[in-house]
Amino acid sequence: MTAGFAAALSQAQAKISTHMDMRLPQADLLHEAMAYALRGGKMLRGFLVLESARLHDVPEAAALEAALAIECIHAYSLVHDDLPSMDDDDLRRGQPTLHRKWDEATAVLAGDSLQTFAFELLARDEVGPHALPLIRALAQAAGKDGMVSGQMLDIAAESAATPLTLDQITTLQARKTGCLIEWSACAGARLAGANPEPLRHYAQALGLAFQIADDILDIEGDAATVGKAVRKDADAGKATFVSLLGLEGAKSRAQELAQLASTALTPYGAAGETLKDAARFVISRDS
Ligand code: GRG
Repeated sequence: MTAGFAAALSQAQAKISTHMDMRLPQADLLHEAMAYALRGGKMLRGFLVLESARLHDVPEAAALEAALAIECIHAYSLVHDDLPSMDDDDLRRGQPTLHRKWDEATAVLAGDSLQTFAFELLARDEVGPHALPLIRALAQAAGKDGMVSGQMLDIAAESAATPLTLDQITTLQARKTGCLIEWSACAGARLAGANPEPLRHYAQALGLAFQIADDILDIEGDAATVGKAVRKDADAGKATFVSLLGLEGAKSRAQELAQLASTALTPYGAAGETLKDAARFVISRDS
């Protein structure tokens, strides 16, 4: 991680956390559980929102609502993914999963509230005149043709007679994790009413590189803290990018994608440097 990128990421994390404390006072158990789900992550998606907003001179007050909104959607997906009816995980970000800390009903409801809260944030006046396209795009990215459909494909793959092909797993992951990454990177352009295409190309390559890196981490990372879901996949005979491309093939595909992501930022010139660093970080991260 370059020093510039590390500083930009930790500044984004601090700003989003402060904003969360303001928007989500811990009035009762439900609010406490929502805040618990939001804490401890890398906040990469929120960082992408703030950085793309910076590229488009979007006021920070608007960008922070969008950054917190996407972290809420991401946190909800993790809480629900960890439930006994899905992955049945005990740990998330090194802490007990929400349903282990409290109970399953609290986890379902905290996830539900995080999802609706995201849209409440995007409907705030601070977001400005371009809120509607942003809201529409988030509903599409998170819902029946985006993340949730990716999760359905993933669940269906568990009982499929044969492992997924490379094309099928690419589609699955583009929906399951790629759609939120794409929304995040495009958010700044959308908030400014500008063309999000260069950022969309960047994010599509970044999202796939992120998922391939996740599969590589499972093989090479710290077994106690990373890759648990992917390891489960491998154990269940489900295809991963590493099983389909081989370890070296997966690494070189991730490198190619990070390069492709950087090239997509050419229209932004030197201002795109931090997002290029983010692409390099995504394929070299250790958690
Ligand atoms: C249950 C509706 C529903 C959707 C779940 C995104 C998802 C769909 C499940 C997450 C399962 C998983 C481990 C996916 C692999 C990639 C991924 C999203 C990892 C977590 O993202 P990071 O690394 O996590 O950005 P942090 O903790 O840093 O926020």
